[in-house]
Amino acid sequence: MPGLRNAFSLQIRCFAVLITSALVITGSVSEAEAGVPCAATSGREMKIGGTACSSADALFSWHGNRGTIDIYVTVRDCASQPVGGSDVQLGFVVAGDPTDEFAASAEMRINVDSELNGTTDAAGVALFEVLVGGCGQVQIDWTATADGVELGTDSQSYCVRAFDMNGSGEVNFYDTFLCLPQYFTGVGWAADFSCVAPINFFDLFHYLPDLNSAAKAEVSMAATPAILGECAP
Ligand SMILES: [Ca+2]
Repeated sequence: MPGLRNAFSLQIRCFAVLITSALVITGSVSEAEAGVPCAATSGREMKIGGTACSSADALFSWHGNRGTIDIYVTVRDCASQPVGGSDVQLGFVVAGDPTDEFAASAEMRINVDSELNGTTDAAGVALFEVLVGGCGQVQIDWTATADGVELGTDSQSYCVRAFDMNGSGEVNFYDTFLCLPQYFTGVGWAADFSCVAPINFFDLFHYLPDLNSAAKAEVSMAATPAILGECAP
């Protein structure tokens, strides 16, 4: 039966060619995706770093020596392998609702100019630190992009205090005027820098170094005014 053997041999050869072709195609696809950021496997996290107390999520100084908002972007390819050296871009949209304890001229701001750029380390991680000015509630909407691939959009709200109490971008006597009534009465939310009631000169001691050095935001974007709600004591 030589004809049957030949036909069987041809089938085997065709099958082998098909398998080889499939392996080549599979291999070329994974090679193309290796090192390319993948939204499904990458990670994004925004959290408060540094001091906090029960009545506020964070206290900010423009020097960055108090609370920070830490943003971690972990870039991986679709095989979940970290992508080092990836160019990460964060885009920000910020809304702010200064506490009703202050005059209408108070605002909130963030120390970026709508976007931040960074590069991932060998583990695929890029860390960004953001500071906020003003006292009240702030909402930060942010989008992460890596090598031009959008990884996703998130939104978070925080109740914050800052030595730049009126959110002007600088600490000066306008801020002092805002907090003086709370020192005189011992009552308030915004000037409670020590997180211990009543409000008194212990709180003022926290604030004075920033006042003396006229602490400023290096780059500063004003938040869009919004009604987000009061931060309760
Ligand atoms: Ca100010």
